[in-house]
Parts: sequence; structure tokens; C-alpha cells
Amino acid sequence: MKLNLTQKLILSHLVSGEPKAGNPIVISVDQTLTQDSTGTMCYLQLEALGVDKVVTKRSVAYIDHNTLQSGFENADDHAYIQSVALSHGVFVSKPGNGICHQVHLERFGVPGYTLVGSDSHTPTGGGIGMLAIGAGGLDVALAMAKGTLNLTMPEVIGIKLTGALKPNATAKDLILEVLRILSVKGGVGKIVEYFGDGVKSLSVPERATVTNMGAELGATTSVFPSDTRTKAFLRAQGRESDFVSLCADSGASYDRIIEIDLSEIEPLAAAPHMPDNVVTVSELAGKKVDQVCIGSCTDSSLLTMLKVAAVLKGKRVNPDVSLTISPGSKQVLTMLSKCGALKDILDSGARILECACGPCIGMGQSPKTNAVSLRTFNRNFYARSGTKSASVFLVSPLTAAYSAIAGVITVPPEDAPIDVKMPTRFDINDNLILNPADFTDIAIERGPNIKPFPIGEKLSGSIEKTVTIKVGDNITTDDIMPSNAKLLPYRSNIPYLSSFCLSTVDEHFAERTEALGGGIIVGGENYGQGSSREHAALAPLQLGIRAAIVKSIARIHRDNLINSGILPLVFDNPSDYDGIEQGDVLLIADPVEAVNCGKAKIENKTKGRAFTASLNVNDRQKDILKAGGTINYMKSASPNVK
Ligand code: MIC
Ligand code: SF4
Repeated sequence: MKLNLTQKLILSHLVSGEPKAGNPIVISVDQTLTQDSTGTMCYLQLEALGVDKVVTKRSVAYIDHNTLQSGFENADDHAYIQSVALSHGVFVSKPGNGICHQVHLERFGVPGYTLVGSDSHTPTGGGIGMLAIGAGGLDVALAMAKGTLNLTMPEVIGIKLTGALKPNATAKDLILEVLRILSVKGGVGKIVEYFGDGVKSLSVPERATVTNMGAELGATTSVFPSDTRTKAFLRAQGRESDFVSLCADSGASYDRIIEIDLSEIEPLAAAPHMPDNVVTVSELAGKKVDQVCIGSCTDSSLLTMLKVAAVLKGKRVNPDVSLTISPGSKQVLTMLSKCGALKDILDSGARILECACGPCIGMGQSPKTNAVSLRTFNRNFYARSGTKSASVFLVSPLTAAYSAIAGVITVPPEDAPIDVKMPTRFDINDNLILNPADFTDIAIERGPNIKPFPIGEKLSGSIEKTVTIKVGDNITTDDIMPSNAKLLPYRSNIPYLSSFCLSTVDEHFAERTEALGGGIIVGGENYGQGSSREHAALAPLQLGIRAAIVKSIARIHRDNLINSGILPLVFDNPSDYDGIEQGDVLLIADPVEAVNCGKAKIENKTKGRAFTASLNVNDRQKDILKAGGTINYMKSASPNVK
């Protein structure tokens, strides 16, 4: 049988289950990654599971999201992560070393390996031929503890690439084109696999830009073959021995094939406030720009930065524009400084920020009121920048750099004189990476900001709760649990965070839900898209939310709700959504029975009518929901779990 690359990667890691789309499967996990904003919760849960040492081939804890240290909370979290990780056999990448996905690609990613990360952009590893999947912190803790991941076998979309990008288009424009075709929910339940002649025209960092932002499709992951360009990248990283050649069998089939001729791709932009709100840059040309931010895990490689430096060289950033540049890693910054490109960047008037997530997660650089901000990032969700009135456009680094000079949105010239080559040797200095083998007798440090997290209760009796909020389509986890410079320091303090739950939609939601002793959330399509933060499930749990009844739901958020013991129900008839109002009281008379048969009969006591909603859960997930979440489930499965 001819196999596509996804099937090969899954079959080589299959522990149990039949890998047919929609089936529950278990795969073995070679590597894991965590970052600080999800890491604290993940390691608290690893500790709660009673695990002494991780069983993976390599697990790495990155500190890259909140490096501001505006108060002791942040420093406490870092100290906790470093000590708990090292004591459990996990490598630590210290603040300043770079963004998790960029550093992992450079220093740890191995073609053909599986990687599970507590960050939705973990699929970046697909750029080097990994099966790299984002998950909630608890699922990553389980992957570290047991070396496995439970998954629903996705369908595989094949994207056949031909030709090569024009000089003024980049990998960012390619993934924006894919988002234009598929939308932010087009990838749910799917893996996106790239193949065809055009693949060889893209370097590993370019492929990684595409797989990274494949998260915005809602896809389980995206993957590229591992070929001579992968080998060259690994050789330049001093890791040629990690190379294996991987690709689909010729004639392999896919559930759907999309063909893209790279040479036809124009510079594109995602207009506010959704990554799939794609327009051509020429449609926006001439619009005044206030801020330009270049960086983030999707576009901060050396290649990206060299292109930006080449555009900025000898030019001056427009006086009305604030241009910030965050190189993706210490390696990138070091190499920019060695080759003189950093001087070109600085001479132009750009501001260099730390090698970290920074403005991408609202850690500083919130634009001014009503600003137009161009960002090379992957998400432009409403309010994510920290300024609700700002219009954030996602663009390529070339569009960003040319626009920063002009002060207005500018289409990069077709003959952009940019000829940037991958280095044959990267500068390798891993002194900000701590190897657990070098540390013994580590005391785990827990500062006062680290508070116990809520745990659900065994399902019993009935659920009769008020709909304390009704939201529309595409509600993101940035809406459910906002993240910014004020809130990120509290990622290990769920009680505090919960008072900001859904505050971008309704500032009084938390207060109202708590006053009513809990509630039910009603939502539209693609509820919970975006980040992997399990805080978007733990905060509602803290407030007493028992169920989310929605038209459709994003994969990671759904898993996080199940892990927390909150019922993720999907309307059988989407029009029932219209018949519910905030304040209605809903009754699920027998939730245990609902879980057992995967369908809930729900009575709207206020409106005097009834409807049904489905759970679409497998047997393991049923047991988890009945136990009141994964921690309870694990404890009942192995009572010596602490
Ligand atoms: C994001 O890009 O939204 C984040 C911050 O990296 C999140 C993780 C988090 O919320 O901590 C993600 O993508 O999973
Ligand atoms: Fe960090 Fe932004 Fe990437 Fe999330 S998307 S990991 S916040 S750089």
C-alpha cells in the first residue's frame, strides 16, 4: 500500500488503535516541549501525577513567553520551572535563548520523531519532518510521564506545491494563501501535508513558517518531507547525524488535494481580527501605518531577519512608525551581529527587542489608540495586542519592512533585490540550555504566586445551571482567558486569573457566574480556537462552569475541557443555538447517562423546550468526564498517584 508521510509517521509510532480517520489512537512520543506560560501548570500536573522522571527521549522546558519580570510572580514561575524541570530530567532553555519553536527547530528537532508541546504552535517542528502536535499542559505532562499521546486519527489534506515563490513573496504569503482557501476551521480534525516539486524551493525555516501558522487552520499539525534541504539545515546546525530522508510514497493518496503554484502567490495580509481574513497587500496599499513588529515563532529565523536587514540597509524607518524586531533566538541575534546585519537594522532606526514572544502575546508594545499595526506574527485576534481599538494586520517580513520605511502599507517590489542564503554553519552556543544530567539534588522552588489549581468533581446527579454567557462564532482562547502583560504573570494562579475569564466579551461574566454558583457557556462555531492554554478550561472550572454547548469546537480546547471535567457539547441541530438566551436555565437530568451514550437531552426550563447535543467522545474520554477530569481519572486508575 502506498502511504503518505503522515501515515508513515503515525504507523511508526502507533501504540494502539486502528489509524482510520476519526478513530481514537495512541502514539508514542519521542520529545516534548513546554514554555513558561503553560509550563507552570503542566509541571504542577506532572507533580500531581507523582512522576519522578520523564520517559521521553528528550523533553525541554523553554522560558520565552513572559520574560519581563515586572514583579516577583514571573521570577517565581521561572525558578519553579527551572527547578522542577531539571529535577524531572527535563532540559531547560533559559530566558534570552529564544522562542521555544525556533530554538527547538535549531537545536533539538529530529525528522521522523514525534513531538508534543504545550503550545499550539508546536507544529513548527513539521518544517523539519516531525509529527509535532500542540496539546494542553496536562496532556503534555502525561506524554512526559507515559511517553504516549491519545489522539483522534485525523484526515490528511495534501497540499501539492509547484514552482517557486517570486522575490516579493515569502512563506508567510504561502500560509496566508492556505488560510484563505481553508479558513480558521478548515483544518479541524486534519493534518496538512505538503508535497510536490515546489517543496524543494523552500528552506527549513520557510517550511517552519508554514507549519507553524498551520495552527491557525485549526489543524492537528502540518508536515513537510525531510530532504536534502533538511539535511543541509541539520548539517549547518552541527546535527547531520539526526537526518533521515522522509517523504510520501509516489502515488500516495490524500483525503483531499489542494494544488498551489508558488509562483502565483502575491503578497498577502490577514486583516483584523482573524488570520483567515486574507486580502492582497495591494488592496491595502497606501494605508497609514503606526507600528510594525517583526518576529514571533512564525517569522523570526535568521533567513527572515537577513531579508529584513537587506530591505532596511541604508534606509530610515518612517518617523511616524515604531518598528520593533525580535530575533527568534540567541543564535539568530548572534549571527546578525557577526555578519553586520544587526548594524543595518539599528542604523535604520528599528528597535531590537529580546529574543522572546514579546508583543505577539501582548507582552509590551501595545499599539496606540486606533493604531494600524503590521505584524509578521500568526494571530491578530481581537484585543490580543493589548489595544482593543487597534487594527492588526498579519503580513510577511518583506511587506513589514518596506511599509516601515514608507510609513504606509507597501507592496514589496517584484524585483525586490533580496538574495539571502542559508549559512553553511550556524553559530552554535548552547550555554543557555541546561542539561539535567549536570544537576543533582535539586530543591523545587515554589514562590507564593503558585496557587493550587482547581480539580473537577465526579459526575453525578443532574446539572441545572444558568447560561451565564452566550457568545458568537470563532471565540478564541485569548477571549476565554486573555493574556497580556498584566495577566501573564498569573498563569500559575487560576483563582486570580478566573476573574478575567471571557472579559474581552463581557466584563461581568466571571462575577455573574460566581454569584450564580456556576453556569453553562453557549457558543457558536469553532469555539476555543487558538492557544493551547488549559487556563481557558481551568478558569471556567474555577468559576463553576459545567458545560460548554457550542456549534463546533477547536481540538485542543475540547481536550482541555475534557481534562477538566467540563462537558464539551455540540448542538445536534445548530439552529437550537438561536432558541437560547443568556439567563436561561438549562437542565441535563442525567449527565452520566449523557456521557455514556454520547448524547445529552437538554431541557431549557426558561423557554419550556428541549433539544439534544452530542459529546463525540471515545471510551477513555467518557471515563475521564465521569471521573470529573483527568487527574481524578488517573488517580482512580492508579491509586498511588499522589
Ligand atoms: C499563543 O500564541 O497564544 C501562546 C501564548 O503561545 C499560546 C500558549 C499560551 O497561551 O500560553 C499557544 O499558542 O498555545
Ligand atoms: Fe510565542 Fe507568539 Fe509563538 Fe505563541 S505565537 S509561541 S506567543 S511567538
